[in-house]
Amino acid sequence: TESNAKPRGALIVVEGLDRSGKSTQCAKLRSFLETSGHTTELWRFPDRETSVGQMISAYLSNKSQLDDHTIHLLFSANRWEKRSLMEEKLKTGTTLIVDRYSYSGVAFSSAKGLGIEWCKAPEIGLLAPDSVVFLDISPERAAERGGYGDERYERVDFQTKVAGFYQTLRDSSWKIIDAGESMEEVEKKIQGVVLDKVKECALGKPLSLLWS
Ligand code: Z5A
Ligand code: MG
Repeated sequence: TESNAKPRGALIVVEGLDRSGKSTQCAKLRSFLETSGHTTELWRFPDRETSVGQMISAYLSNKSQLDDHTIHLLFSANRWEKRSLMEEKLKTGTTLIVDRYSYSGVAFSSAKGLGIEWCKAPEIGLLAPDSVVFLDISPERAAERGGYGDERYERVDFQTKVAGFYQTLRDSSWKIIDAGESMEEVEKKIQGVVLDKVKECALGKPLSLLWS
């Protein structure tokens, strides 16, 4: 009899506008999963450590200028350079919590006016998340949280456009969490959803690819 069901780690992606609390919640989720006995790593995109990541970082802090298409492809390349390691980690049982992923890539570049299908194209074939947790907050509310810094994109008008594209991209599998609640409330809501997914993957849920 055929049984391809191999236990593996889960790919959990956390998305949301700037200041919605992604990094805060990713860290809390990681300790929760570790405490629950699941080997877990915290990843983020952009990964500013790689050479591509350093180009992205210079661009975000306005130290370099790049054509919109060029920076889009760099963000995508930054995910591709981590793809094989990502697959290896998942297959050897490590759950990955990823702070921003392809959806940020497509939403931000589309908000600048690039075609959404053009934006998706270089992302095709990256690993699809098992769960997307979306931290939902209005751009105005987010801006009140300590104020924006001087990185590119940290403006309410632009964040409003990004929010529109996140709406377009989301499907019924996304877990939409009200990110305006207290950190503890948000934390609790995320835990239940994610633990179920981690268990499904441990039972051998197959990996799938973006954007199918
Ligand atoms: N970008 C792109 O264009 N294309 C791509 O492919 C990718 C990204 C992957 C850098 O991302 C930029 O790159 C980003 C998208 C673009 N530009 N923008 N905007 P980044 O991930 O490096 O951005 P970041 O600066 O690390 O994250 P963030 O979005 O600004 O913040 P966050 O991680 O969502 O929030 P936080 O740091 O956890 O919390 C923000 C503050 O709010 C902090 O003071 C917290 O203490 C507070 N906070 C958090 N939760 C709460 C609650 N529940 N109540 C009250 N206060 C809270
Ligand atoms: Mg963050």
